[in-house]
Amino acid sequence: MIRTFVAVDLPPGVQEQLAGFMEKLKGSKAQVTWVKADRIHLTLKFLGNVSEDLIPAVSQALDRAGEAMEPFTVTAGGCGAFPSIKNMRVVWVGIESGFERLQWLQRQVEDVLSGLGFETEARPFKAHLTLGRVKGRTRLERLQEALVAQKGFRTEAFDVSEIVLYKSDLRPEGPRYTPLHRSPLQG
Ligand code: 2AM
Repeated sequence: MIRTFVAVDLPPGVQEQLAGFMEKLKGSKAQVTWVKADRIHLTLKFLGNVSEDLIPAVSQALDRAGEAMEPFTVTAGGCGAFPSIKNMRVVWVGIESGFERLQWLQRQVEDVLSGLGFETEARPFKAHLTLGRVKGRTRLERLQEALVAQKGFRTEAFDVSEIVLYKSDLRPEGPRYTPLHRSPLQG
């Protein structure tokens, strides 16, 4: 079985901007496992464990999703926490512009994968970039304040021109993501 998910990659320049943003949040000294900047991505669908035999069919299905849509531009921005700023477990940056198209792309991905028997996500799509996961309950006030103060943060605009099927290996030092297949947007 291969643990997989479908994501949109970010250009290195955007990841650097996010790294700079995370540095500001790290000053709050909260107990957070921060995501390494070059691993920050936008997840469209988490598939979980998939049999290796199914990977070619999943890849072909994602190609069809890519063929349904032309490339578009997204700006990431705004920030917050899931499930809420008071009860922080995941620190995220949101989507400032291009959300509707991302949502449309996410629906294409759901559609083609449901044809292969994958369960459709029932929860509404909350496009986000996970920056960190809160480890402890202590000393979160300064991080909460920093998130509120940094609400106006935004990245440069970037092009979404492909979706990527990733393999995720969970390791003690952090997950390793390996691209298995890239599907261009070419609608
Ligand atoms: P996240 O960014 O909100 O944490 C790889 O784990 C990617 O799949 C992450 O981006 C993660 O989203 C996403 N994902 C969605 N559901 C997940 C789940 N149940 N377990 C692990 N990762 C999940």
